[in-house]
Amino acid sequence: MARDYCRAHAMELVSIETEEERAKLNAVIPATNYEGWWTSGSDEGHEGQWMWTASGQPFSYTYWAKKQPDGGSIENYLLLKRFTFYWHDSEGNYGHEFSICESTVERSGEWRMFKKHLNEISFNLI
Ligand SMILES: [Ca+2]
Ligand SMILES: [Ca+2]
Repeated sequence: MARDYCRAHAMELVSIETEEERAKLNAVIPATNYEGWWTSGSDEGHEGQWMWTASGQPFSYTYWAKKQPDGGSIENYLLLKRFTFYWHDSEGNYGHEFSICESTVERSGEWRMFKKHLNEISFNLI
């Protein structure tokens, strides 16, 4: 799973708690021909109540693609869709290849932190 991949690198799936953080991340995340990038966003605990599971914070804003979320209790994991990085609720069965991980000990410096971790992911997997 995506979460296991991050934890194997002493990280967690990314939580994107602010609109500013989302915009900065979108500026550096690589486009992918695959489904997209996994985050820690989930409504697995309570259908329709989305939260960042790694940070424990409920969504304070959303960036859903049109007609998303549409999967009800079938789709409980937040994917940043391949080119646009709009949010999709998705089934968690695409594998771990495209996870965005972030360090749990460096939470403050988002811009540099994300860039570094995205580079690491890029080198490893793309
Ligand atoms: Ca759901
Ligand atoms: Ca969906």
